[in-house]
Amino acid sequence: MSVSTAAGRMEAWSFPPRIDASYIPPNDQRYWHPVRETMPPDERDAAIAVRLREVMRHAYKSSAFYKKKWDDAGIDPESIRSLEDFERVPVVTKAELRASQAAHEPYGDYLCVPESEIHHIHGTSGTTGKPTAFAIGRNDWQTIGENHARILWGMGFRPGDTIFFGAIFSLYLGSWGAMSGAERMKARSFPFGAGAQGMTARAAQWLAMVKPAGFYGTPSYALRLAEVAREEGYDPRAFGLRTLFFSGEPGASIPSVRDRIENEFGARVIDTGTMAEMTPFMSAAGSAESHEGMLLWQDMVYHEVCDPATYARVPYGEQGTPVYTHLERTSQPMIRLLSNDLTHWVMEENPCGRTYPRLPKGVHGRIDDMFQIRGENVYPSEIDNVCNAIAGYGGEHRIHISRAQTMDELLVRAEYDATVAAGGDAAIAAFRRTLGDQLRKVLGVGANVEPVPPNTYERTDFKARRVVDDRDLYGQVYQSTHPH
Ligand code: 8LE
Repeated sequence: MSVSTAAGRMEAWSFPPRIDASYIPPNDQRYWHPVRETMPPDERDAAIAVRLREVMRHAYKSSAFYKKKWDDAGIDPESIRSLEDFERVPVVTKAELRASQAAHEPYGDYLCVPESEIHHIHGTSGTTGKPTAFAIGRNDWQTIGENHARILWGMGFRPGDTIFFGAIFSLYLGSWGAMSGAERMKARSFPFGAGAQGMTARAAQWLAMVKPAGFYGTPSYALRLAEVAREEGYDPRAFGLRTLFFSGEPGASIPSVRDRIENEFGARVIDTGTMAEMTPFMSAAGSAESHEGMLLWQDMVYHEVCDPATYARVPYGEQGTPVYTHLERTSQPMIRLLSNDLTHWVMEENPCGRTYPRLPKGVHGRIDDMFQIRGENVYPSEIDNVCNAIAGYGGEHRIHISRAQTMDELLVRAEYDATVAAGGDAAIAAFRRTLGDQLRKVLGVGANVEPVPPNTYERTDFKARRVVDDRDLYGQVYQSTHPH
């Protein structure tokens, strides 16, 4: 290679990015960008530090939001020379983004390109409260496609593979963002969608007919699809899928959930996903050879795992909350966006040879969803893991947290399957015992278990919400009975 500087050797890595839209690696090449993906991490970090300054410079001069935020904090983009300097930059919260959009409708004063350059509008898919709008520039959409193509390539997809998108197409950026990568790498996209009445049965019919190589959606939806497919007389293994990749919720990195999906479809499961604001949101993703957890593709989005109190990076091996920074976006670039999720990260050799840090167990869940039972921290995903590993589990459960006097209590209501149902009271009692024992072993605290019949709970086409927190109710009752 003729260029000798680290940054120069990185395939066309600049800000704003310069993309060669005609580039596709040879099919047998493992990496889309071999240099960027396998370079020594310290060389990459040095290049990231340069890029961070460039993105900050762009945001500072083109958005009132960042200018004010950093002026108030006494931060000059030019003074950011290292990853340590960057940790002084205040985090951006979703509440700040909402406030900015309320004051500057509809895109907020952090839109760093002229409105005429907006190529796509998307938004938060929550059904309550005021939505947040995502405005993505034309050049950025191309970059997102390029980045997602690199990641899909790493997952083992190649031109000509068919990828079935079984997720909602409308506001949700997940489906559109993932598909932009498939289009860029000349895969065959099947934007089937999800969410309409009767659509899951039709998905099974189409999957059996088209036999795609890939499936994208949420883990919860893949499990529902497998159930419905069987009801409709299809064997999900006969769909011939090779790889299912997921974003939107924990699941693909929860061992027993991943195993269940892999068994149902006879295919490999890969986890991906940060936040919609962070599109290219697949910048955290597993690869074909490193398919457990997620690699942090640091040269497209800079991922920090931070102490939730100080927002300084925690050392590798430790737990914290992801903080994300775009390195290749010009419209609505997110610079230290706080996720409020929980994860832990490591820096080890990866089987695929990429030199990125990794989240070995994916993203565990949101900090808000974690609760404490008798002093033990409990994540809903740990309970999901226990339930899905139990023989006779019927596929859904609910986690009830309530306050009995001064202590939080945990109740897990779990469906048993048809085999347990056929075994009658004795089989149901055994199911309850096994689940209770396993929960105590894994969580370190006892939980009440209530077995419920198959199909008690509604399935979802999107993200599951399994936690029912009755403590809020308790709080209201408490306040009304204990006036100030
Ligand atoms: C564990 C990333 C995307 C577009 O699929 C998405 O769901 O974005 P959205 O709607 O902004 O939600 C982001 C939140 O979903 C994250 O903060 C995290 O709590 C959760 N999430 C997304 N992907 C994963 C995830 N949690 N593992 C994942 N792979």
